[in-house]
Amino acid sequence: MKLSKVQIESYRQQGFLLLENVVGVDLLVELRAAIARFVEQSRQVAASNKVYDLDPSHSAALPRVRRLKDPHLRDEVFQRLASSDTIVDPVCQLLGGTVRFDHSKLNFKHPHSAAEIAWHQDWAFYPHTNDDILAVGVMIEDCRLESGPLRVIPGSHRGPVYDHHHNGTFTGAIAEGDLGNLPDSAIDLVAPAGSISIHHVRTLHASTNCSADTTRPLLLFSYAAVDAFPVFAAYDLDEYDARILRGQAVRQGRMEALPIRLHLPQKPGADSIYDNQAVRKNGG
Ligand SMILES: O=C(O)CCC(=O)C(=O)O
Repeated sequence: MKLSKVQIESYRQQGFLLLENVVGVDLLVELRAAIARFVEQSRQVAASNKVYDLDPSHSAALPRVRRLKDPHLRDEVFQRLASSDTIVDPVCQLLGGTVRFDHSKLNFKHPHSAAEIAWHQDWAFYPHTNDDILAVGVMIEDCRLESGPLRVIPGSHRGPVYDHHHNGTFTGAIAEGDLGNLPDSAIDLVAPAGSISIHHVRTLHASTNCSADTTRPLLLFSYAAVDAFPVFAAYDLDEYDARILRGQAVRQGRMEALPIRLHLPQKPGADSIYDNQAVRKNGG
């Protein structure tokens, strides 16, 4: 699928796009089946691990997966979608002609359980030499206001990079007070199953809990321009280059004068956004 000039300009100005009914029904059925298999397998798992981030209420009887980590490594259908023209074509247009797949995750919100995501900017988690980086959210089910949709603040990708620390440790959450009345202008990205959202790496975003009776799964894929090199990260070069979906490997990055913050120190072993952000909420 190809974005129009108007859509590209809107992304440049607003820092996000919502595209309805992009992923077809057959693929949605396959994705749901894969997700159901992982949820079923989570019954055998008692604590969060490399694959699952589990809600504290998770049990074999009532599985409560908050996140399936790196779904593109777990089932071919996620990999296929992440590298499909359906997704990568518009991403390529927005990133200026090259695309490197960065990472994926599948976030669940279960009815009435705590899976709130506090305001944050992805840029605070992974600063790069330039900000031609974005995340695509695939709505696996219809996403309504009560599902706890992704919320974005239009134009915030051109504003400051906020402090995501609490008491000197990186929590991945901005203190509400730091944002003033910005959250009043938030847009809720509600759309039918198969729709996708795209948000810029510096766009402020968050989501509330799910007050619906059905679970909200949101599949997220992140992509970067090939010449956006990560700051403070080391990769295996072959693996890094193998993730290029559009364009050629380059050895010279594009450095832009952008504000960045250090995403360190982090609590050792803390890889759950839910637990890390809760530190700020609970004042730990
Ligand atoms: O699942 C959501 O609603 C938002 C997720 C998010 O922003 C993240 O995982 O960084």
